[in-house]
Amino acid sequence: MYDIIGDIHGEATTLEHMLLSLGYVEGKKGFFHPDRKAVFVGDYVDRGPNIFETLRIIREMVIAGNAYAIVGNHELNVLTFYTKDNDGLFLKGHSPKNKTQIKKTYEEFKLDKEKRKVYLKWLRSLPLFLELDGIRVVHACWDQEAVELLKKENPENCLSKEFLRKIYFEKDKVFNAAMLLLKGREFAFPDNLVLKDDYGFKRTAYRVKWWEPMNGKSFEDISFGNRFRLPKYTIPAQLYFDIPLYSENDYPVFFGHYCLGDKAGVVRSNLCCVDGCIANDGVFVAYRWDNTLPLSQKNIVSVKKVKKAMIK
Ligand SMILES: [Mn+2]
Repeated sequence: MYDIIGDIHGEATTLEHMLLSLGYVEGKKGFFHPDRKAVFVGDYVDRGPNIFETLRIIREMVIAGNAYAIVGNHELNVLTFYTKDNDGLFLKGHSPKNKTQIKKTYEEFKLDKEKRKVYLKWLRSLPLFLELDGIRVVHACWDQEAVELLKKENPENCLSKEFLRKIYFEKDKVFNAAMLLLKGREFAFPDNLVLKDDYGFKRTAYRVKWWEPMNGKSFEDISFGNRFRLPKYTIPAQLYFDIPLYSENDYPVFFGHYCLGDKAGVVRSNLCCVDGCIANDGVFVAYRWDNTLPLSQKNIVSVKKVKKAMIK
């Protein structure tokens, strides 16, 4: 049985607290549970104070066979920042803006280049999606077509240097498929709609519920995990997108990414978002899968941020 654990973003102390709350104990090979496995949905790096330590805990569990871990969009960002193309240029240039984007990770990583190498290598080995017995796990969005394409074009199912170089060079449908899984579905606003977020930045796109049809709905109805309000009026028919939806009868999907705060948890009978936005004053969330559908909010475990180092 699995415990699916949400986005951590360098909050290592809170991660330890969560593992202990779920009944995991620390052994010689890291945390383990006698009859459960942890499944991490990505976004281990950036924002929080203890990125190396977070990576150490998860990597140890994965190597010992006590956990699975997939990549999130933040791992993708970090990997592209440290990966060079065939001409020796970084896939993501080392501009001040790009350094700011991965600030916390960059600052920790420059303190220990050997350690950095170990963890980058390990991050490159993690899958983009998982199909375990009876459940699916992805960072942001499960799209069957994108998954099938990636199985064909990236059979290793990881962000290897070769794969990253290829998709960043070609920026084709394989690139789009990887982005869809890691960042979810986003729609552009019509040109005449100008929205600003809480920080005053102009937004040109918004995240949507990738499992629901748009017709007859308002912008607000289909919005998911945006930190700005969307108009309540019905989306004009010419703005509909015909997206493949996710059936209620399909396997349950566990994902993170959307920073839902205390709204994290079951969003539909077979869909669960475990990102409680711990790095932005939210909560840290896990789902205890017990092989039962419909998914139930009773299986959600939520802990608050632990600030001080725990006494062992
Ligand atoms: Mn994310």
